[in-house]
Amino acid sequence: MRALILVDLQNDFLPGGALAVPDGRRVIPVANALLPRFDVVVATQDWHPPDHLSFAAQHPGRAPGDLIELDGLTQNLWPVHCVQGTRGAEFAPSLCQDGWARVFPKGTDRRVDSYSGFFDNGHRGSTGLGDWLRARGVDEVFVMGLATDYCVKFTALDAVDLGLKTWLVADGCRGVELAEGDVERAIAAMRAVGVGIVNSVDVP
Ligand code: VGL
Ligand code: ZN
Repeated sequence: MRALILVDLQNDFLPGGALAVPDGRRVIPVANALLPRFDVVVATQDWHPPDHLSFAAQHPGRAPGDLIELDGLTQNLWPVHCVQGTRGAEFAPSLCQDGWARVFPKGTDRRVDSYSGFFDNGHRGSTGLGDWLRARGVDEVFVMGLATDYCVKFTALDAVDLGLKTWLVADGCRGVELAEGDVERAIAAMRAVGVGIVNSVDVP
C-alpha cells in the first residue's frame, strides 16, 4: 500500500508568507493533480506555539538565520511562522483537501524544532505518523511539499529509516536555499540513502 505525504503546504511557506519559499506556489497544482491517484493521503502541518524557541524573536539580539544551541541541538533561527491558529499556519486555500486521511501537526513543543513529519529534530518525540502508516499497511511513500532542504528532506530521511520505500516527487518541492546549493545537497542526501527521485507525471 502506498501513501502520499504532503509536507507543510501552508500559507507562511508561500510567497507573501512569513517564511516564503521562492516559487512555492508552483507545488500546489502538483499536489492537486497527485491527490486523486492515492488511496492514502496525509499532510503534515508546521504548528508552533507563539513562543516557539526556533523563532529568532524569542532570543534577544538574535536574527533569523543565526545558529544557536537548543535542547542540545544546533538550531537555525527562523522568523515567526506557522503559529497555531493563525492564517499563516493554515493550508493554502487553493490546495484541495478532498480525501485527506489525516493531518499530523509538528513543532508543537516550544523547546525543540521538528522538521520531519515523523519525529522532532532530537528524535525524542514522534508525531504518530509512522505508526499510523504501518497500521494501514503502508510500505511505500511519495513525499512532496515545502521545503525541500528542511521539512521535505527530513521527512524522507526518516521514512527510509522506518523501512518505507520512499520517493521524492521532485517537481512537487521547492527549497528555502538559505545557502546556494542547499536544495541540490538535500536531494543528494536523500538519494544517498535510497530515496527514489521522480516527477509527478512519472508517479505510477
Ligand atoms: C520548515 C523551517 C522551519 C519547513 C518549517 O517546512 O521546511 N522550515 N519550519
Ligand atoms: Zn517551523
